Amino acid sequence: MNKNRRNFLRGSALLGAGLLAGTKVAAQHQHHTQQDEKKTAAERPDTQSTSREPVLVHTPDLPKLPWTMENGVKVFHLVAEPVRCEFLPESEMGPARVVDAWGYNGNVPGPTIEVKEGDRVRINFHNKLPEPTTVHWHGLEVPLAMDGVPGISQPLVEPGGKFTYEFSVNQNGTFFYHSHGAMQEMLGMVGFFIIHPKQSHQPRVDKDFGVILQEWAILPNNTVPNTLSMEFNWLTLNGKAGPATTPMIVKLGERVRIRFVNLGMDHHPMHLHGNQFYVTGTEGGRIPESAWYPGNTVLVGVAQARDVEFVARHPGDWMLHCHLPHHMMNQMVSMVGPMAHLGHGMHTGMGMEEGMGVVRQGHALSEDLGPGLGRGMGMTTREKSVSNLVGQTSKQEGPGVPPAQAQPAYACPMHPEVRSDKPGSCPKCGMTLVLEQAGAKRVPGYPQDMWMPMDEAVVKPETYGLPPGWTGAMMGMMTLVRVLPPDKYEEVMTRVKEGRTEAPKKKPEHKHDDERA
Ligand SMILES: [Cu+2]
Repeated sequence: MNKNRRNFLRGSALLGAGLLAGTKVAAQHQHHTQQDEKKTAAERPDTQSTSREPVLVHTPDLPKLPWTMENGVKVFHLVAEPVRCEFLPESEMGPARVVDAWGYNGNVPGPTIEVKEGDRVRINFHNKLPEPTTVHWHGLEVPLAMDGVPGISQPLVEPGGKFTYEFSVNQNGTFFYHSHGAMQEMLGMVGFFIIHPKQSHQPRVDKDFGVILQEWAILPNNTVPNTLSMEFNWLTLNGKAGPATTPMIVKLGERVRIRFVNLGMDHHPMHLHGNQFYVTGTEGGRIPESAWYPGNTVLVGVAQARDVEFVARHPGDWMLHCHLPHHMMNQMVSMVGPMAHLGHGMHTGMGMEEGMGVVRQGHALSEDLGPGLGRGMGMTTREKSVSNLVGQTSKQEGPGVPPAQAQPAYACPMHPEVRSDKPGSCPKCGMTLVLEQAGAKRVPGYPQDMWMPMDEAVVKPETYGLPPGWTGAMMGMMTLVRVLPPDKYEEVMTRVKEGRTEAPKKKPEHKHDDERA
């Protein structure tokens, strides 16, 4: 029964692939993938050794840790150190979110270590932190002396100290390295340790991506993560919060693997739009093909790794994100206090302590505290309505400000000064103008702008061709899997190779009327 079902699934996969074949898709990879798709692993003949070489993993926004070969040993230099990083760049929405975290070799998370099953590896480790640390190789079967647990398997590596880790890798899959100090983990000390099999798993993937999921508690006007807090207001993929996460670029028809690693206090249901995947691996390595299961959301628990694979049959810019609503936000406000609201620094919440439920005076259901704590109706005396989805700019609202005029007016969400009495698009950025509704913005206790566009601040080759305003609703643990037809794919990849970044294209003005629908 299981086999029949599998064959059926393969059959429909072929149907989809057949449709594609009618289009211009004709690249070798595509062909290869389709061939593999209709056979079980056992039925697939060994092809030339070159085609069985695993493709290298791509971890967006994170570099690889370089290595040198010394007498048959791959030698790496890993440096633990404080790292000043940037979750989000400066934009119309406010200043850059700069964070003083801890990481490795200038990166948070650390650079990706990528090796092959059977390799002998040596990691010369140097501690440049102000406190002792060690490195644990999560999931690896190494001799105890290499396990990186202070006091059990090795002494602490003191500040300025060094330690040499050396072992052979006899597994393959998605692993990671991290400090074995809990607070150091919460300061960011983790990195990928990818081990490729000697011959690539079948069906072979054309693209192999990896993202590390992290969460952070950072007080307003502070740059140092609070490692004790249970209220997380910044959520990152490979050290970037949406929309600063770099999209994954895929050619239509390619087989794709995405590897997730989670090190934090929460589990993350990672959801992919528009595509069904199979879960093909865990932190323990490859799952036998007979035990793969389909889904479009995979729960990545703390300390777990999950690999998913799919054939990218549907062109489009597909969201990939944690589906916990609070993890789809940046700088959650009513929980942490004042927020930069369209850059105007509006006060919306009560403060971190109150946001965490610490009531200093009165009670949690009082008229004053209730709404701010999400436990009552109305508006706190110290809180203003804040949604900027529609309606006035924050400058125009608040006590004593007359309500917006009854006549309909359209405004650009990104450029509030652009106003019109007719629908259309913004001549500055091309975004569709939004109808203002008098009073619509005065929703009490609304904690987060759901529309925070910053296209220009995060522009890079990988974002080429995305529609104006694509950044507006990208926050927290969000990125894009861009499945592009061959011509568009080549265009974007050429830009990536050349490092060519151009400002987003403005829409020509004469198109306004057509684009309203
Ligand atoms: Cu999450």
